[in-house]
Amino acid sequence: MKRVGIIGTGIMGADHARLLTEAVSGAVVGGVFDLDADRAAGVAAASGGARVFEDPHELINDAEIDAVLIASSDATHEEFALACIEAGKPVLCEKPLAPTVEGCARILEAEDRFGARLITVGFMRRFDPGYNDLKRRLGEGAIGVPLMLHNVHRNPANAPGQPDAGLITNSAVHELDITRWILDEEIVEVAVHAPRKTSHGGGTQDPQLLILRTESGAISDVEVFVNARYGYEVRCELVGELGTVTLDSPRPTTLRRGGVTGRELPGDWRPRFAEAYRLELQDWVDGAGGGASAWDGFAATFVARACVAALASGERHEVSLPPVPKIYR
Ligand code: ISE
Repeated sequence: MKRVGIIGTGIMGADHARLLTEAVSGAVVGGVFDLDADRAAGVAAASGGARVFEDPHELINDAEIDAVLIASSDATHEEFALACIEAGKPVLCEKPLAPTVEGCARILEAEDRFGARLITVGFMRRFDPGYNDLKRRLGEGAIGVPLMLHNVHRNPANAPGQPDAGLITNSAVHELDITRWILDEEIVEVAVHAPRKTSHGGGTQDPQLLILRTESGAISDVEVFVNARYGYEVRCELVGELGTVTLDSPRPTTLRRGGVTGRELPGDWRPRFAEAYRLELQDWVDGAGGGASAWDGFAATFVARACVAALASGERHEVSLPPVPKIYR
């Protein structure tokens, strides 16, 4: 039984603790840390009495913690990921791996020095049954050569005062990853368009339209709209030479009532990607290696930085990733 230590018991840390306790085999929550000790204690109690640590580094280095899940604030990911590598412990780190390219690079270097992959980045969409089916059909040649990927990513409402860049680094970063993963190639050029702003976004540039060109010349466009009001929705259509594949609503039934037919939408990403989170955690606990690597985390932050620059300049920006380090090939 693997004993997982969780750093950060906010929305995502608490959700991972619940899944590890209720829906994943082969692991228990062994310990938790949060700056808010009461919040940590609540999650520990709900996880069958896990230990509450007062210091995240004590949790990382504790002999009874076998693996670490980092779900603390983005700016702390680098410090904890580096400490886990130092301790030789496997990590599942919520996205982003680190908010800066330099921070991600330091994690890559540390992993390279360690000589083996220890880090998995929580790009959970890679485990979503819909995205997997879409990728499988592409692989089977069902739609021929891929030409375009259309993505829509909408949240009902975001925290007030979100910086313009947050739509890219916090939300569209999932599409940066999923584009690389589905098409199995790198993004080489980006542009970001800024349409008329919603009056519900507190002045933030919301929505935004990202245009991502890949090595083969395929284009992936991403509408990211985080104050869309009506619900949480993620759409994706892959267009190929012979046909298209579209993600269906994950809701298995359609409701007809009061003169309206439709499928309810979730309020946020947790119900939408519940199965993806469960499968991601199970894969990580099993050591199956199906998740995004530190290199994937680096690449996502690298492309996100180019998108932020493209939004500011209004121009196309080239993306030129450094060579992939050997341990990720
Ligand atoms: C949030 O942080 C996530 O990671 C969700 O998956 C994403 O859909 C949402 O837009 C983000 O705010």
